[in-house]
Amino acid sequence: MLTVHHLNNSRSQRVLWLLEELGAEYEIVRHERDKQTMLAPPSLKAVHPLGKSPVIVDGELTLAETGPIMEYILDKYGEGRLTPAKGDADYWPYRYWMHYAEGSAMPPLVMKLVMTQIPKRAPFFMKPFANAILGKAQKAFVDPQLVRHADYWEAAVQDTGWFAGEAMTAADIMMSFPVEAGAQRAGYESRPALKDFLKRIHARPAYKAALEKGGPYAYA
Ligand SMILES: N[C@@H](CCC(=O)N[C@@H](CS)C(=O)NCC(=O)O)C(=O)O
Repeated sequence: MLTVHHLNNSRSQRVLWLLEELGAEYEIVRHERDKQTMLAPPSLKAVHPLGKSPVIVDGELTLAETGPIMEYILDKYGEGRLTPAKGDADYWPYRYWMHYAEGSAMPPLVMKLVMTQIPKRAPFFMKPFANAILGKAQKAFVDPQLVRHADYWEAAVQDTGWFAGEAMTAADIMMSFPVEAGAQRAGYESRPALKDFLKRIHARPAYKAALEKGGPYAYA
């Protein structure tokens, strides 16, 4: 049976959601973040050298990275569901969003997280310097990037409510994590289509089932 190595409050929530949408059988091994550092525990490094989540194990195969994991699951259990057919006008936009989510959307979000966390963890006498330097870097570089990406997502889902075509696809599941993280780090006061996207995905029974099985997830 396929095993998902899942970390609390993490990207691997998407893998559970996809499996629930497809009604596939799987088991979860839960790993807990270190409460101080928020990093993954050594148990994940025992599964894959990078020690990051998600990782799946299916028979002889151990696979990391959300994108290929999603593609593997769709190949094995999808029977064409949640994927536009090859040749369909939505096929390449779908592939684009599948890659864009981790390739381009996540880096500025991770940068924002790191830059806001460093001053909090700095020794007290360093805090003012860390705040001043990283505050400037955020304003000059990270925040404008976040705004640009969030505006781009807002425009992308405005017409149909989904990232690739008229119906929900696995690209929406891939994009759920950057959109959820962006809600906290960029804000959606003036982005009604993204707010609505989150409301609709969070209402899905498969999303809720994944949350129940995955445990704590601060982004929903
Ligand atoms: N691009 C990778 C990113 C993997 C990743 O950074 N995972 C995070 C979870 S959100 C993690 O394991 N963080 C804990 C750590 O770095 O120790 C993917 O999509 O799988």
